[in-house]
Amino acid sequence: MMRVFNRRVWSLALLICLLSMLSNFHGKGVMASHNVHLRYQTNNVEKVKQVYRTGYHFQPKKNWMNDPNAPMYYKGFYHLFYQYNPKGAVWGNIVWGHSVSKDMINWIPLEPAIVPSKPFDKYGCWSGSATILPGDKPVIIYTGIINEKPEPGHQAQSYAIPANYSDPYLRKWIKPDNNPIIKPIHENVSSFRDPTTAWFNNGHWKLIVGSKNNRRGITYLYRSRDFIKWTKAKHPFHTKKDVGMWECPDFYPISSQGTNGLDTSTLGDNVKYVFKASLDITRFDYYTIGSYNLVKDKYVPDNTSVDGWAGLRYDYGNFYASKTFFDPIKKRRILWGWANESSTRSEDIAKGWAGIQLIPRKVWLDPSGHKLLQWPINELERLRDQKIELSSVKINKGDTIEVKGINVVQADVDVTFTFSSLDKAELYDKKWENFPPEDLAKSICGIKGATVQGGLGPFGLLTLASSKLEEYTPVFFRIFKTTNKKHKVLFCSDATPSSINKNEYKPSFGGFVDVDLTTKKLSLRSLIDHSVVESFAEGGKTVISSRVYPTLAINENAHLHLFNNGSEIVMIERLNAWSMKTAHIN
Ligand SMILES: *[C@@H]1O[C@H](CO)[C@@H](O)[C@H](O)[C@H]1NC(C)=O
Ligand SMILES: *[C@@H]1O[C@H](CO)[C@@H](O)[C@H](O)[C@H]1NC(C)=O
Ligand SMILES: *[C@@H]1O[C@H](CO)[C@@H](O)[C@H](O)[C@H]1NC(C)=O
Ligand SMILES: *[C@@H]1O[C@H](CO)[C@@H](O)[C@H](O)[C@H]1NC(C)=O
Ligand SMILES: *[C@H]1O[C@@H](CO)[C@H](O)[C@@H](O)[C@@H]1NC(C)=O
Repeated sequence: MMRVFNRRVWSLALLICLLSMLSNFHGKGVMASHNVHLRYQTNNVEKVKQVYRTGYHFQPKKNWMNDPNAPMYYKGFYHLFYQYNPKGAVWGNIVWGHSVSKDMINWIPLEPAIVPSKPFDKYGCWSGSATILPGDKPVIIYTGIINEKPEPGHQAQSYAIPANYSDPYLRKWIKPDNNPIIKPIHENVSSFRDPTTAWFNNGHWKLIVGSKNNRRGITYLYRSRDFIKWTKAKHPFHTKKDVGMWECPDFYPISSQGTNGLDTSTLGDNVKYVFKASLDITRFDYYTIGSYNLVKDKYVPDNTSVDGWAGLRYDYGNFYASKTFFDPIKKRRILWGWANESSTRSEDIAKGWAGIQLIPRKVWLDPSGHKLLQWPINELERLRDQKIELSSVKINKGDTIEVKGINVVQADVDVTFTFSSLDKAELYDKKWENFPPEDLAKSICGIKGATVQGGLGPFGLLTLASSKLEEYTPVFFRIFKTTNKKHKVLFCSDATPSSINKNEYKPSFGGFVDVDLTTKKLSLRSLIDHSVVESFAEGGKTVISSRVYPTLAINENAHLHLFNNGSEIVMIERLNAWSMKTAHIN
């Protein structure tokens, strides 16, 4: 940002002047009560059911939440905004909920920050991002729904600025009347949303907006000198056919050395780029690693990154509409992602809430340069309470070992498994190559669950288990050998046996772990929190989050086990597990 500032002192001075004029001008504006979108069901939430609520994952007091919006750091606080229905536990009437935090774990709830009140956002204030302009001036650009038609709404991008820059809580936001600042000028006005954080180079601010044309995913690039007047670039920033709508795009630089994050405008040597899109059709978040062609102002994925449905995902489970930001205090890039419910709509209405945010993760580039690593922010560790340790414990085929003495429904479990040989790894079945590539790991996890005995694996954890294993959510590894003597490590988080309730979505999520097995070790960390099991394989190479709703394995009736159902003996080299204290959340 410093370098950027030097190059642009003059236009920035102008911009700041303009913004402060706007804020003075509109400073006394009052948010009108917002319009109700008549098509959407509203159900007043009287009382929230506690049983599946999380102890340390972010959620509002009640009602529906989806995408994280405009995460940022400002004057001592981390800010999180989120898509929120103040009128019920189903999607609709969308406003920007707002909470602030010193550590991204404990939160102070504030009034909604941006609510429909103007012609340019009358039917909803949808997702958007924050950019911190030089002089520490945050601006939000979000998608305003200006008409109900055509479905799901006529979309345009508008901006909002703080009413009082001295207020570290940024309670009040002004939406100037020169909005919308980015109107759709392409084919489909109802598929034009989710502007990113802007970055600066060559005299311009730039941002991208998610879109599609038929089944082609598109991000349109916009440029501006003053942050108010935006011009669409001739060429899309990045596009891909046959993937469907690209929602919530994210684009950011990442260092090819070390784990520190970079400010979004950073250029230079040793910098790679990440492009992420949330695919409306498959409902997962995919990313590629690539380079940024400054001459053409385009993103180009590396040839090692698969660009499409079979590409890398941040998380192979319930995780969508994610967004990153650069934390200037700890010099790291933080990823927020929404985990929706796997319960039915009527169950959500009955429990009075829906949606959580997963634990914010630090992201950095894997030394291979081909993928990202993700790890829960270390602030989470302050919630660790009673601890259990195990080391050098053998698990024979068919055995389970119970982890006792901690509160296993609200826990952080970190375990390293070792084995003495790869010889017993099962043969990888060639037939599986007939599965659609994007569903391959999930399909194998579905066929080869924890109860299907194997050679090397399955081994791992049985989380949220009832006393007689009527219910449990297994998180485990299974190792295959392929005909060319390579090994494939499959990582599964299987909700199928999680609950005896038949109504829910209980997928056998899976992902492959790209790992060198010469050390004959695999590590697993699971964050267990009542209705979520968020699991990191091999230091964050592969992540899977499952939402589950046991009926027996709740509170003190839940158990946690280590298990091995493969013929190769597995050792627990080390296990550290903690009860987690309840965070102050909203
Ligand atoms: C702006 O915020 C500061 C810090 O919270 C506060 O002292 C001041 O009164 C606020 N100004 C207005 C006009 O509300
Ligand atoms: C425009 O978007 C709507 C809603 O996403 C979709 O139903 C329609 O097929 C789109 N039209 C084109 C030409 O992509
Ligand atoms: C992939 O790109 C690298 C350089 O970025 C190049 O050396 C390599 O030949 C390319 N591989 C293929 C298969 O195109
Ligand atoms: C291990 O496999 C056996 C035989 O299929 C099965 O009965 C048992 O439930 C499995 N154990 C676990 C923990 O899934
Ligand atoms: C979360 O809910 C399940 C079950 O209803 C759906 O199958 C998923 O598509 C949905 N995920 C998202 C991101 O909406």
